[in-house]
This record gives sequence, C-alpha cells and structure tokens, in this order.
Amino acid sequence: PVSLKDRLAELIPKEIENVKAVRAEHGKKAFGPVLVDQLYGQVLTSVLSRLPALIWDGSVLDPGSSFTRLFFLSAHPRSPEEGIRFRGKTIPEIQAELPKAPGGSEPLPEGLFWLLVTGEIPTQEQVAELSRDWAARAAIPEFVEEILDRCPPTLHPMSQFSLAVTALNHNSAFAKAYQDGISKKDYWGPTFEDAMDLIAKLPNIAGRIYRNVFAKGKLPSIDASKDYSHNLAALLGFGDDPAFVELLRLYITIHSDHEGGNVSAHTGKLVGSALSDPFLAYGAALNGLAGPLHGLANQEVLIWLRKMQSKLGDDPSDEAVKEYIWSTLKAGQVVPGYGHAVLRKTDPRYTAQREFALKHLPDDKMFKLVGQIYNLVPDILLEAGKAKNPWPNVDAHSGVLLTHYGLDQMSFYTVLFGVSRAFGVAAQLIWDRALGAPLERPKSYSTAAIQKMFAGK
Ligand code: AMX
Repeated sequence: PVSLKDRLAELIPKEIENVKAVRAEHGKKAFGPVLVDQLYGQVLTSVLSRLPALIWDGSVLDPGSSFTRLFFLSAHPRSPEEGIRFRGKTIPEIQAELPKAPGGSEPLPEGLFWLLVTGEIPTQEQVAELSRDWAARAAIPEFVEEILDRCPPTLHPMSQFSLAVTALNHNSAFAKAYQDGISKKDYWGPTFEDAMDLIAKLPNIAGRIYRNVFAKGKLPSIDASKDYSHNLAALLGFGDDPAFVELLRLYITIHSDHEGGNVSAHTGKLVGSALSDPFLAYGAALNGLAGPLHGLANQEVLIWLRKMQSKLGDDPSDEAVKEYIWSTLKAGQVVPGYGHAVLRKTDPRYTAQREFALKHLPDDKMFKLVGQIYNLVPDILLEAGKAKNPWPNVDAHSGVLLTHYGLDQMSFYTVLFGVSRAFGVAAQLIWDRALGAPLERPKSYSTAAIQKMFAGK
C-alpha cells in the first residue's frame, strides 16, 4: 500500500503476534524488579502501583488489601485499611479538625491546602488570610478571557480549561525568574507564587467556561470577604444556596489529592520535573484528568445513570438493575465509578459523599439508585472475575450531589474535579522544587532488545 495508515494496518496484527510470541517465550523471566510479561501487560497498574517510585508527603493511600498490607504496614505501622490520608489524617479526621466557615460544618479547602503544604492544621485566621490572598489574586488576564470567549460551546469544558490554564504561563513568576538566572536553591519561591496564582484563578476560569458553554449570563465579580468555595459557587450561579456552597467545600477538599502517582498528579509532577512552570505542568495534568478512566469518570457515571433511569424508570427492581449492569459489561464497557488501580475497598471519598447525601438529600431518587447500584455492582464485578477492586471510587457519587442542586451539566463535572486537584498538584510542585526533585526519565526498551537480551536464557 502507498498510504501510511494502510501499511500500519498490515503491520499491527503481525506485531501483536510477535509480542505474543515474545511473552510466551520470555514472559516469566525476571527483568530487574519486574517480569518481562509485566512490561507489556500489567506493569503500569498492578506493578507500578506497588513499585516504590515517587516521594510525596501530602497524601498516602492505604490500599486496604491483604496482598499489599505486609509491605504497607512496615512503612505505615498505624495504618488500618481506610484509603486516603492527608498528611496522616483520614477524611473524618480532617472534617473534624480543619477550620469551617461561619455557620458551616464542612472543612474549608483553604485549610486542606495549608495542611498539604505544611503538614499542620491551620488556625481560623491563617485560613481566612488564604481566602483573602486567593481572592486578591483571582483575576485572569484579558487575553485568557478572550481565548475562552472564542471557544465554541461544543469544545469540551476540560479542553477549554486546559487551554486557559496553559495560557496563564504568560505571567509565570517561575518562568521569568528562570530566564533571569535564578539559583536552584531559590526555585521554590516563584513556584509558590505561581501555585497560589494558579489556585486563585481557577474559579474565574471555571465560572467563565460554565457561563459560556451553558449560556448562563455574565460572571459576577469575586467577593474578597468570602471563602474560595463560596466565590466559586457564586461564579457558577449557586452562591445563594448555602447547602451547595457546603457541598463545594467538601468536594474540593476530598478531590484535592490522592497520592503522587495518579494520572493527573503524576503528570503534573512529571512535566514539572522538566522545570516547566506550574501553569504548564497543571495544564498537562488536566489533560490526563480529562480521560474517562480517570477524572472524566464522574461525567461517565452520570451519563450511565441517566441512561439507566430512562430505560428502567425511577424505581427499578434489583433484577432490572443487575441486567443493566451485565449488559454494560457484555458490551465490552467498564462500569464507571467502580474499580481502582490502588484501592481495594470502598473509597472513603465515596463514603464521605454518601454521608453528605444522607444528611442533605436522603430522598433524592438518583441518590437512592446510586445506593441500590452499590449493593449490586461489587458482586457482579466479582462474578465477572476481572476487576481487582469491585468497590466504588469517588466518581460513583459526586455527580448525583451536583445534579441534586441543579448543576446537571455533566460535561462540566470534571472541571470541578480539576479545580480541586490543583490543590494537591500545586502543593507537590512547591515541594518538588524546594527539595530539588530530579528530572523524571524512565527507561523504555524495544521488543527487539528484549528478544536479544533473553535469547537462549
Ligand atoms: N468495570 C468493568 N471492568 C473493569 C472495571 C469496571 N469498573 N474495573 C476494572 N475492570 C477490568 C479492567 O478493564 C481490566 O480488564 P482487561 O483485563 O480486559 O484489560 C481488568 O478488570 C483488570 O483491571 P484492574 O487491574 O482491576 O484495574 P486497573 O488498575 O487496570 O484500572 C480503573 C483501574 C479505575 C481504570 C478501572 O477500575 C476502571 O476502568 N474503572 C472504571 C472507570 C473509573 O471509574 N475510573 C475512575 C477511577 C478514579 C479516578 O481516577 N477518578
């Protein structure tokens, strides 16, 4: 064939056969800490998720499985099976200990950021100062507003989000300091300024995307006397609903960080390791978050639930729901919101959202459906026999809460996840520059090299 694509289509089946043969012959042979097979098949999840490869103190995940417990307990002697800990604290602990807004009962994400950066629980005054600082930094350059206003409303909100965040690099303190010859030991200072600017500007970006894409009118301005989540809610048009503001405080807190190795956090770290500034690094991280196996899953869950509701009605029987779940699997699709690369139990972020729903919206029909699905999916995934973790993750629940308060444009959900995940990535970038984290550059091998290396062994 003369066309490149046609030639490639001929080569692919041959290479699939070649890889199969190499795996059959050498797959069980050890190559450094992994088996050859794992380089092709599972190294990215089952091996890499256990291979010590990164340092990040902000949060650590206890997988909660007996398989990894032995290794994990030696590193974390007091760690039970509870999933995420932010600087050693579980979600219920941070809910109890972090400062709240006046009259509120959910933690302020400002406090979580202070905790991620310092390892300390901040005072009410420290948190109020962060709210003020972020409000003062919140404006975005006019040319970024214009970029967003020129995006067609059909461009996915996550693509718009990453465009705008990347463009903020125009005013990066780190990029400028680097050009001016800053010494290595001082990197963290301008990185800190960029990290603060990044977080501070996200509500204006998210609000503008929401209003442009869903024709929701003009953005109000930031209120310097209000906390971050209140301002974000107001920019989205929900500032008068105290329950929604509380939901955002919880949402931003629990989505902020999930160790250093998940796709978005790790992308931010990897790109930052080239000394790309925090805006470039986080723009890249957002593109990873936009994938359906990662942050986009919250959109996918809602689409899946809506389809189920329209097919089965509001009060479906367990039998009908089971059949629907099986039909998803039989169609070769994943059940969105279930499974995890590291966790081996119900995600405590799911549980925190379920508790919020039990308190604020116990009779919501879709919340009830989510609960019904929770009782059915794990057994089905176990019976199907592939997923290592049949339990729900954070994304199985978030969309239902947002929908309840009227934010039912599901293509926007991952943007909220992206506002929150910036807290973890920003904190990590500051520490990476402070500690002089190295350039990340894993070694890759060709199949031919593997064949040669193991021939006759
Ligand atoms: N539904 C159906 N099949 C699933 C499944 C699910 N929810 N979870 C895992 N599996 C399948 C995998 O597709 C894989 O199949 P394969 O052998 O044919 O490729 C097999 O089970 C083994 O996968 P695994 O080792 O258990 O999971 P992983 O570490 O490779 O992937 C994850 C983890 C999250 C991508 C996967 O569980 C999944 O696709 N879940 C649904 C999407 C989702 O909810 N993503 C959000 C995760 C949280 C987040 O990042 N925000």
